[in-house]
Order: sequence, then C-alpha cells, then structure tokens
Amino acid sequence: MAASSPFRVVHAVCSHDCPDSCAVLVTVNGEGRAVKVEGDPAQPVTQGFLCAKVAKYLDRVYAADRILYPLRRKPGAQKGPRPRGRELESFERVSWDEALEAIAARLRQISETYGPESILPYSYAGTIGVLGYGSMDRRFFHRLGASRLDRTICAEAGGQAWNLVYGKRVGMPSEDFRFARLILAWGANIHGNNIHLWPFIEKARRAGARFIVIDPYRTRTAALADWHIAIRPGTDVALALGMMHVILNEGLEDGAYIAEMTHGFERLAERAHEYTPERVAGWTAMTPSAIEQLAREYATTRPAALRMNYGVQRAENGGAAVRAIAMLPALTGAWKLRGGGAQLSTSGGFAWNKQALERPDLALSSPLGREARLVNMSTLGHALTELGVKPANRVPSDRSSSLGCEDGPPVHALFVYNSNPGATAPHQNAVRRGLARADLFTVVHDLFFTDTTDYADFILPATTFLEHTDIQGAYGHYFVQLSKQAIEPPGEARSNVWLFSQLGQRMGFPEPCFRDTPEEMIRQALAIGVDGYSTNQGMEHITVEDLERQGHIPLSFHRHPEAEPFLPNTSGPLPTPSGKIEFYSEVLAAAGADPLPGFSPPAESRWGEAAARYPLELLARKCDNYMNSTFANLEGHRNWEARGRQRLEMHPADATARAIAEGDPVRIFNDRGSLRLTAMLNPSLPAGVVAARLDWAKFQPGGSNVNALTSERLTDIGAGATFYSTLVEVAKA
Ligand SMILES: Nc1nc2c(c(=O)[nH]1)N[C@H]1C(S)=C(S)[C@@H](COP(=O)(O)OP(=O)(O)OC[C@H]3O[C@@H](n4cnc5c(=O)[nH]c(N)nc54)[C@H](O)[C@@H]3O)O[C@H]1N2
Ligand SMILES: Nc1nc2c(c(=O)[nH]1)N[C@H]1C(S)=C(S)[C@@H](COP(=O)(O)OP(=O)(O)OC[C@H]3O[C@@H](n4cnc5c(=O)[nH]c(N)nc54)[C@H](O)[C@@H]3O)O[C@H]1N2
Ligand code: SF4
Ligand SMILES: [Mo]
Repeated sequence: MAASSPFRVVHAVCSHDCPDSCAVLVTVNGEGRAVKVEGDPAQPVTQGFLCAKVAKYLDRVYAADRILYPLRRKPGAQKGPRPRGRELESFERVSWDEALEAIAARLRQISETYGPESILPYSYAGTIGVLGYGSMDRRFFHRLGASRLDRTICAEAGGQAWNLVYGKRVGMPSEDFRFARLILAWGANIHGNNIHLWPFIEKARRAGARFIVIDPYRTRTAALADWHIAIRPGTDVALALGMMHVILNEGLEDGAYIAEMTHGFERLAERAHEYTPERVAGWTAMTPSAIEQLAREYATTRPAALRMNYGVQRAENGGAAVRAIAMLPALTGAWKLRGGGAQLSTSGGFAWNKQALERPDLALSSPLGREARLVNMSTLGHALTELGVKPANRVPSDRSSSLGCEDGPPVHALFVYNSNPGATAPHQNAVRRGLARADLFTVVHDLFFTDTTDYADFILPATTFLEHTDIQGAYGHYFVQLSKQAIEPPGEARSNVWLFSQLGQRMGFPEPCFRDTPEEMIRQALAIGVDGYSTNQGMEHITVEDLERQGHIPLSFHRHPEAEPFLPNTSGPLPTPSGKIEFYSEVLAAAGADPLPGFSPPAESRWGEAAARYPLELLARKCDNYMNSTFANLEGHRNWEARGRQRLEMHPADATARAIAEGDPVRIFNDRGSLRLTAMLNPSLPAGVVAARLDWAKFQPGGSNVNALTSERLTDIGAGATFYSTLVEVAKA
C-alpha cells in the first residue's frame, strides 16, 4: 500500500479455541475502523484463508449488541434468564471506577468472612492468546488465595492419556499430512473444527491417498471420506484393540521399532489377543471383516497419518480410547516416515514461561499462605449447589487432585471470564440452580449478554482479538505468532490483562507484577534473555523484533521442514517414566487403574443400567458455524445451517418405534432435565443414537440447551467432562 494510503494492515491472530490459530491481516481505515479481515497468505498453515466463522468477524466486532460499559444488577432484579434484547432492564450502567471498587470490596469481604478459597475463578478458552488465557488473571487469583480451577472441560482426558503414552503433546506437523497415503480421522471433524488441515488432506488425496473417518455422526468431513465408519459412541477402545489384534495376528507390526522405542509390548499383545474382530463387532456395530480391512489398510499403507481430535475423549472411557488409538502408530512404526504418525495436539511444543506469567508463588503471600484447593470446572453445578459435599472420585490423574471439589469452604463468589458456563457446562440445571443463589456474588467479563451474564451481579465489557495485543501458540501447528492491537476497543471494553491488573491494584497488592504491560508480559512469556533472544526451549531463535516484523516464526524443530523434517517419536528418550512409548503404564498401575487399555462400556451407554429407562445415546454436538457457544448471537452465524440447530436428529427406526415423524415436536429427557426440539430423521446415524446441537440456552424453545441432559460424570483419566456419554429418552411432545 502506498505511504499516503489512509489504510494500514495489522497482523493479528485469531484467538478462538480452534487448533488452527490463524494469522489474520486486519485492514484499518483512516478513522481507525477495521474494514477487512483476511488470512495471512504468508503463514504456511493459514494459507491466506479464514473459516466461515471468522471471515465475517467484523459482524462480531461491530455487533449492535456488544456490551460497551460496566453494568451492575439493579436492586431487587432477579437472577435468571432474561429474554433476548431485554437484558439491560435488569442492569444499570456504572463507571469502571465504581465497578472495580465495589468488586474489590466485596471480594475482600467474602475472603475475610469465609476464607479466600470461597472465591472461585471460572474461565476457559474464550481467548487462547497466551496473555488472555492465563497471565494477569492467574496472578490476581493466586495472590488472592482463591480456589484454583481444574480446567477439564475440553481436553484433559485426551491430553493426559496421550501424555501417558508419549510424555508430551506433540505430533506430526499439519503440513506433513500432504505426504500421507492413508489418512484416518478418528473423532475429528476436520471440515467443521480444523479447516486448515483440509488443504493438506486434499493434496494427499490428489496424489492418491485414502481418507477414512471414524465418527458416529456423518459430519461434512465424513461425507467427504472414501470410507465413513459410523461407530457406536464410546466403543473406540474396542475398535483400536481389535485393530491391534488383527495387526499382531497377521504380523503387520514393526518389530524393530517396537523393540527400540516402546515399553510393555508383550503385555499389550496379550490384551489385544482378547479383542477378536467378532467380539469387537458386537460393540462397535461394524462387521468383523470391516475391522480386519481397516487394520490391514492402516498397517500396510505407508505413510499412514492419524488425526485424532478431542471427540473420542468426551466419553466416560475417553482416556482409555485415546491411549489405545495413540498406540496404533507405535505398533506399526508409522512415525518413521514423513507424512506418517499421529496428531492429537501440537500444544506441547510451546514451552512458554508460565511461572513468570502466572506467578503461582504469589499464593504464598496470600491470606491463605499456601497453594489453594482445586475445583473441577466439569462439576461446577455440584460445586455451587452441594456445598461442602465432595463428589466421588474414581479418576487417576497426573494432578495433585482430580476431585470434583477438594475440601474447603463453599463457593461464595464466582468470577467468570473467557467462558459461558450457563450454556457450555454439563448438568445445566444444577449449574443454573447454583448461579441463581441470591447469596452467590457473581462477576462476568464478556462481550455479549450470554446465558451466564443473566446471573451476574456485575457485567464487565471485554475485547475481541482486534482490540488487544497478545502472543499465541497453537494446538494445530508449530508457529509462534504475535497479535497486535488493530483498533481501539468500542465503548469502555477492556482486555483481561487490563481488568486483572486494575483489580490487583485496587486490592492493594504491592507486587510490581500487577503493573506489567502486555508488551512486558510478552517478553516474560518468551523469557527474553539479555541478548534479546527467547530462552524457552524451541524458541531460542525468536526475538520480539522479528515477531513484530514477520508475525509468525516456527518453533526451532520446524524451521527447515524440507531439509530436516520433524519426525516425533523416532528417537529417545521420551519424557515418559520409562523414556519409551508406554503401551503399559506403571503410573496407572500405581494409581490402581488398568495399566493397559481395555474396553469397558460407559455407564451412560446402551450397556448401562440406566439404558432400561433412557435407551438412546445422545451426541450433544458442537455447531460448525459457532465456536462452542460463541457466535450464537450473530444472525449471520445463526442463519447458516439453520436446519440443524433446534433439531433432534434420530435414526428412522428409533423414530418409528416412538411414532415420531419428521418435523414432529419432541421432548428429550432424562433424570437431569428435558428439552423440546423438532424431530429430524437422519438415517446415517447408528440406530439408538440421537444428536442435537449446542446453542445458547435462551435461544432454545423452553430456555435450556443440550447441556440440560449431559452429566457431571467424569472421564476415566483426567477427570474431564463426558458430553458424549449421555443417555436420554425421546417422546412426541
Ligand atoms: N466450528 C467449530 N469449530 C470448533 C469448535 C466449535 O464449537 N465449532 N470447538 C473448538 C473446540 S473447543 C475444540 S475442543 C475443538 C474440538 O474439535 P473436535 O475434537 O473435532 O470436536 P468434536 O466436534 O467435539 O468431536 C469431533 C467428532 O467426534 C465425534 N464423536 C463423538 N463421540 C464419538 C465417539 O465415541 N467415537 C468417535 N470416533 N467419534 C466421536 C463427534 O461426532 C464429532 O464429529 O474444535 C474447536 N473448533
Ligand atoms: N454439549 C456440549 N457442551 C460442550 C461441548 C460440546 O461439544 N457439547 N464442548 C465443550 C468444550 S470442548 C469446550 S472447550 C467448552 C467451551 O466452553 P466455554 O469456555 O464456555 O466457551 P464459549 O462458549 O466459546 O464461551 C467463551 C466466552 O468467552 C467470551 N470471550 C471471548 N474472548 C474473550 C476475552 O478476551 N475476554 C473475556 N473475558 N471473554 C472473552 C466469548 O464472548 C464467550 O462468551 O464447552 C464445552 N461444552
Ligand atoms: S476459528 Fe479457527 S479456522 Fe477460524 S479463523 Fe479462527 S483459527 Fe482460523
Ligand atoms: Mo474445547
């Protein structure tokens, strides 16, 4: 652009909770208004395009319903659902000064009365910018002595399961999928949730690769596959073990790789021996010959790439499933070739200096004087309603605790940011009962009036990624990226860093770290040394100045992919206890859990006790044009795929058995709640499985969404949420 042009282009990064972490070029006009967002063509994974959700991002940035200033609940106004567009009737505008003073005073009082652990921060990945996701906020809550949140809602079962096998969440680079001859997408809706992997898959397919999808739901990804296996939910452990059975029976394993790189092969082989294709067929609803074919294709096609995403681990046995699936490329030695191996996440490649960012040491200066207890976010309803009662724990974990809620005082203050638990947390009716408590002091920092702000005492306006500066890694690529503020925030919207810096100062915390600027915190995250270079492992070649110039810089092991391709898990030692890939886990054995992967059906499945009353397995799914509950308020996003959103998809056999026809109003229910939707027949679902979409509860008929049906039961590993293990019954309404 000519120097005289009134337009400038700013390099930002999409901070939504998506593996792709796209490099975004924002064009800003002379009046400081963003007029265009586009994908950076120079970023090798973004490749110049954005997904359908963010291509129309200016609709969100300049939405008429953005919250523009701090709000306080009016005296006497009830907590609870407000009709869309009438939220302001319950709130009054206050200045930031007033809001911050009042919040600080109330938190101080609650801390003094009930102990600081009665304050619970609740947040997730509204932004995955390193600063916005966890920095000044953590400093603030550590220094306060508030309860720590165990962030289990999304990926803990799978993440911990993967780490039990490989030690670290790294996998093949997305760009290398183009070299694969077979691509297996296992519980991964690539087209909907991870679109920037797709061009590499297309490239591989043009060169002759086969593309197989294992997913109970016929996603757009599945519809595009050469072979879609509509497996029954929660039976992936059995399928992976059945594949191992065939691979070992037919001698298709890579003995040399197994001998050099793995631990516990003999015991795994014994276990796999039990999983004959006939037995596995009974659980998965596949035929024995399909299981044999899948195993043979997978083991004999080279390179074979496996894209697992977090779909399989949202089941009660999701940890075992991810472990079993993750072991497949270790049995066949698929890691050895470029274009082979697996990817669950790449996040383990980014060694940010979290100590400096989050300052857990500040807890020692808090009134508590020690590290605070953990509260599991996947049991928020329990934490807010069953005051002081611990949920049963059956979950081995690599954490100090994976309890739903450790001992300590009941929760009296809830501080929500980066999240909308009123829509996204399981067991919605318990969550809402908790949020509605008159004695609970609730602050919500968000951009819109969500299902959660309806219960707030204070609502504070937050920023989009165009309106603050941050630095970001990714869980689907290996580039460090700088996100520069492109525009001024509208109204009085303020970033997470600003908010918690202000609150820290109002609380009178003397530590200088509460005054750090985002620019200083970026240098801390990178651990910039005296020579200006990062001292973080894998980032030693990175300077802030180069990031300013280039926007994105690959991690060191991914700098020269052509000359030195990154081939994870091809040489040891690995960061596991044995230094090897662990088929057998002493850690699990010591925790009293099964050290090998083994199939046990979820309690909430067709084999469970409750199936007598609630025989249908519900997939409580995400929307392709939302990001969990984000974007649900925007007309342009709602219109898209309109049919899917307020529908219950059913197999025709299940519908007929209940005298339900296409378009009938239906009631979906279990012991936890009920929901009214419109029936839509979908013969591509496995019989006995129904599906519905996540939306804002206030937009659904009856004011609840699918999470009124999901449970607070936790996963076998990692104490994660089990959105995809939910039993329901359906009746014509
Ligand atoms: N468009 C869009 N993109 C998103 C999100 C969104 O809401 N919308 N969410 C973001 C977030 S938070 C995350 S964590 C990632 C997650 O990305 P994914 O892991 O891809 O997320 P899911 O859609 O939960 O699950 C993937 C698929 O697993 C399938 N599945 C469910 N149960 C089973 C099972 O038992 N076995 C098998 N084999 N498959 C099963 C589901 O039908 C689904 O199609 O996506 C991110 N990207
Ligand atoms: N039924 C069902 N439930 C699910 C899932 C499912 O597949 N099915 N998926 C689960 C998964 S994988 C996840 S990750 C969770 C996600 O659940 P949530 O963490 O609740 O995620 P979102 O619904 O995207 O809500 C994020 C909120 O953060 C706000 N936000 C965005 N940027 C900022 C910021 O910079 N500052 C502040 N303060 N706020 C910001 C957004 O406006 C939005 O309201 O949902 C889980 N719930
Ligand atoms: S949501 Fe994902 S695909 Fe879409 S722009 Fe953001 S990072 Fe890219
Ligand atoms: Mo997630």
